[in-house]
Order: sequence, then structure tokens, then C-alpha cells
Amino acid sequence: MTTTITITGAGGQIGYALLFRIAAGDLLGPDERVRLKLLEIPQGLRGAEGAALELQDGAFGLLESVDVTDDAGVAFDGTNIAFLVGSRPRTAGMERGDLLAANGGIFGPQGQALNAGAADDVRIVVVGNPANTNALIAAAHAPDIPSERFTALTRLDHNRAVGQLSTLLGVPASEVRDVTIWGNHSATQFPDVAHATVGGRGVPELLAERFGGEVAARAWLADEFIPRVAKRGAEIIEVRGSSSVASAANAAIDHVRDWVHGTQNGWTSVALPSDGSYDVPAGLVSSFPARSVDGAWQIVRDLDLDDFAAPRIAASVAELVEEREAVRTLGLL
Ligand code: NAX
Repeated sequence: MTTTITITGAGGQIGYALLFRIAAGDLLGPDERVRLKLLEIPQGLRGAEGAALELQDGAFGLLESVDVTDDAGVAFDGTNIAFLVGSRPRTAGMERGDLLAANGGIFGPQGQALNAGAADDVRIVVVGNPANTNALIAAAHAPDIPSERFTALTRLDHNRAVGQLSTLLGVPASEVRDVTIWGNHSATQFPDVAHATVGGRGVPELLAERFGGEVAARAWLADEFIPRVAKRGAEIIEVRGSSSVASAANAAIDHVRDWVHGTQNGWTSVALPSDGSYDVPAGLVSSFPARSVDGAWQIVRDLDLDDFAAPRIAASVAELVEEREAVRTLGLL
């Protein structure tokens, strides 16, 4: 079998890290051949063309073809999986309205091109920020594609939370289960460990043991863990001098691999259009705990939300509602 995969912003940093992992079989496994379609804007074409030359030099056995284009119609024609990475990130002094308008100009037309040409089984993950609202805009321009095929990436935040717990508790990351990122991929997100377990024991209990009581454990969550995860992108920039790249590409691969092959180890976190669960307004692209079953995401239902979780989720959802109102006002929905 062969899968057609489109990567937008393929000449940029995350695109560069993604391409070689996909060509090596990390996304779909060692038996699935891939056709890559790289979409760039004219100024980014040389970067994508250079990456295509290096892909050729990798002599990847699974890689059937690589096409580079600045035409979204060509890039999304027949695509089964679309990584929407290219976007207009916020630059110094940019107002939020300008940011949302610039991205509306990217994700509206890309939604239309997906609607016109993508394969019936297309799966879409938006990486480019503001990821949740960019996914909302793209979905609004693709009336023939079921809206649940449009997702946004919060798996990097999820993996960051798992990484923090794994280090603190001295266990392999694979033993940390059922962490959740709620809300927006932004500083308001809520990384939630209330239902997380390690080796069958609840993380809240393990944290209370580690910090000498529930009150101290909650203080650590509120003052250290949550801000550390939510602001990890800024920490990476400060230490590395450049934003997260390989970890972002890795998370995007995890997201799509689990979507296609199913979640293995409990649930994960995915930003997807709300069905009204947990009082998140229907249609809003918000992060939830989710399992992939038979190739589709299912929100994990009926988790208890206590007075620590509920207001934090509500605050992040309120930010998403504001973003939706802003793009509506701009005529982007
Ligand atoms: P780069 O600036 O290295 O690459 C972006 C590329 O996108 C550029 O080559 C640019 O020419 C291209 N591009 C811009 N508009 C385009 C369009 N309309 N069509 C096709 N290509 C277009 O950024 P990079 O470090 O790769 O990051 C990409 C995006 O990921 C940014 O928006 C960034 O904020 C976002 N991130 C999202 C994360 C997440 O967890 N959701 C984490 C990592 C990252 O910060």
C-alpha cells in the first residue's frame, strides 16, 4: 500500500525534522510506502527543494516520490494525511487580530483545497500556531470533510507533561499513563494528572508521598508543574536559542501514528472539535483526553473534574471562545 502525505511549511524547521522520520517508516510502519507532497510559499520553496534532494540521498526504501509545490491544489490532491505546519507565527508587536487575520488567509484557502482534492479518508493535524483556531478555520472551509478529521496538536504538551512526571518519579515515560492536556495549545492550557497512573498507582497519591501531603502536592502542581509544561516552549527557546523542533515533529508523528494504528497505552491528548463534552461549546477545537479506536478519535467521557481542574479548563476554553469570536468578527469562519 502507499499513503500520500502532505506537509505544509516543509521548507521550515519542523518540516525538515518530520520528513526524514516519515520516510524512515516511523509514522506508518515498515510495510507502508509513502508519497510525500511538500507545500511551501514561494520564498520557502528552495528550502523544501533542498530537503527533497536530501530525501533522495537518504535512499529510503519506503519513499515512492517527493513533490515540491507552492500550489495548495496540487499539494492536497489525493492526500491521506496532511500535516499543516506552515503558518504565520506571532512576531514582536503583532496584535492578536493581525495574527488571526494572517492565519485566516492561510488556513481558509488550505481548507478549501483539502475539501476539493483530499482523499475520502483524509486525516489532518494542524501544528502551525495558533493551532486550535487555525484548525477551526480550515474545517469551516471544508464542508465535505467530516469536521472530526481536523485536529490540532497538543501531543507535544502531553509528552512534555509525561516527561516531567517520568523524571520526577524516576520511572520510564512508557509507565506514565492517562495524563490529559485540556483546552488551548497556549499558556492557558491545563495539564491534568488527576487520573494519571504509574505502575497502577495514582499519580496524585505518588505526588502526595513525594511532597509530604496532598496540599504540598497541589502546590507543586499549581506553582511548578503546570507553568513548566505550559511555558516549556519559551524555556526551550531560552536554553537552545531556537524553538522546539525535533520534539514537535516527534509529537506530530505520535499523534498521527496513534490516530491510524490506535492508542496503545491508555489515552492521549488531542485537540479536536468538541461534541459538547465537559461543557466545551460544540465545534470549538479544544484539547481532550482521547483514545483512537478503529481509526477514529473518541473523547474519554465521564471523568470527574474537581475544583482544581474545572476552573482551569474553563479558563482555557474561554480563551478559545474569544479566539473563535475574533475570527468570526473578521469574517474568517
Ligand atoms: P519555520 O518558520 O522554520 O517554518 C515554517 C515554514 O512554513 C516556513 O518555511 C514558511 O515559508 C512556511 N509557510 C508559511 N506560510 C505558509 C503557507 N501558507 N503555506 C505553506 N508553507 C508556509 O517554523 P517551524 O519552527 O517549523 O514552526 C512551524 C509552526 O509550528 C509555527 O507556527 C510554530 O509556532 C508551530 N509550533 C507548534 C507547536 C505545537 O505544539 N502545536 C510546537 C512547535 C511550534 O512552535
